[in-house]
Amino acid sequence: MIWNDEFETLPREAIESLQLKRLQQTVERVNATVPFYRESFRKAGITPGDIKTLADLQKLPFTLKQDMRDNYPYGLFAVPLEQIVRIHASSGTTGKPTVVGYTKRDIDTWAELMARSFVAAGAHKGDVIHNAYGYGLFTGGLGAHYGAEKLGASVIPMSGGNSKKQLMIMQDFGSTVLTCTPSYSLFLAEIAAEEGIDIRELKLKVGIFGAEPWSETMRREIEEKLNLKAIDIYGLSEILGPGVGIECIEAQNGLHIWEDHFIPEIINPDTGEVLAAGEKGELVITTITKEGIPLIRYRTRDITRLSKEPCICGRTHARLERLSGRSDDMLIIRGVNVFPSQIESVLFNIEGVEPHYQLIVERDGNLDTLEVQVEVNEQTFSDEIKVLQGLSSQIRKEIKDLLGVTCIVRLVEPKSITRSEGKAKRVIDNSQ
Ligand code: DLL
Repeated sequence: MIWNDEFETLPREAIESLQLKRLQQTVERVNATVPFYRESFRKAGITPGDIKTLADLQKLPFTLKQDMRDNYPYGLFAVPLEQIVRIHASSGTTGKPTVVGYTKRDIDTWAELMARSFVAAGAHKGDVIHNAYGYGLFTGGLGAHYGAEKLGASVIPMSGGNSKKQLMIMQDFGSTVLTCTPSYSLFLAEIAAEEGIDIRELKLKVGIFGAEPWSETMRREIEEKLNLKAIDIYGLSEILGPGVGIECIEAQNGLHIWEDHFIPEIINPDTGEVLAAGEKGELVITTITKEGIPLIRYRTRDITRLSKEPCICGRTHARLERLSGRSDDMLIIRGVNVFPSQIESVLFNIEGVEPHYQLIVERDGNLDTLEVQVEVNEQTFSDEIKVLQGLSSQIRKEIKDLLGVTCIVRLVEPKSITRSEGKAKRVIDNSQ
């Protein structure tokens, strides 16, 4: 099923001519209304009239998260505040949050893209959508909510937390679709087991999980534990919120990015050079329909690759490969680059290990050391020391063989790693 047949299956040439038209309008508009862009185009020696083809996008300067911080809170808005009907902000661990504003039309666009995303994930009118993304400044809750209403489904605005109640509601209200972070879905499965609820017997058929990196092995774990199809959804508040891209249930292979609203590019994060199709690098997104805060060539810091190969679902929009993580979260351990999600995929393939882990980076003299803390199941935990030692050397060896990183493995008691109701904290970096 496709929500918006007209736009989701446009032939590539039609997508590109629409993109060019919308890009030209966006560049004109930000040049006229946002002093930051006027100045950055001037410095780059570019005028809106120079954008004659899609390739000319590469002439435009990037926009960085720092530019949003420097223009805090409303400096990058392209419309007067009277036209802004909603404000969200991304958490960020340090300093001020990044602030985004939506006009009435932006909210409608967002709902449309989330409705498309729900349908791509296999949801439809008549579904009971249990929305456990947080409501608030975070875009997850309200973004999914408006999309679910637009779809015509029955949405339960749970927000995060209060896990026992979540389970009771899912059971009693017959929830068929679960939306939350992948890590929270596993936490819910764990609480269900403690409460004697067989979560596999609930009516859930699809889970729409995103807002944090997760691996293919974690997907299998979730699908098995919750007895549903787990679909990957991507988004970021700067660009929209959830619904920038989503996997289709037919292929579960790459996230369709809605190209009639966004132009994706992949760049080499070190040089800024645009990479050829299929190469892995940093995702850069230009918004071409947003009114409140249009962004030109926004550097997401997210690492992925882009494919324009046709998809079996019939949608023609390009696909992003499952995101490996943010370049900021990439660990460099004694010269080896590694993403937490790569370590995750090793861990979750090992018998006796639970899907809860944390990575601790310490500095030892001039060298960084990595400790992998991972929970083992009750049965393994009560095994003899020898068994546990064998398990930790197996993990150490597999991480070394597959990723080339030497680490210290610490097996910890079941349920000793802090659970998260939103984005999981996977890395504790004490090396700075
Ligand atoms: O996390 C929006 C969202 C809400 C997406 C609900 C999906 C579902 P921010 O808080 O601004 O917005 O965080 C955005 O989260 O740049 C990625 O690094 C990461 N991220 C989001 N989705 C995925 C995903 C929301 N599916 C940042 N896989 C992004 C990997 C993801 N990372």
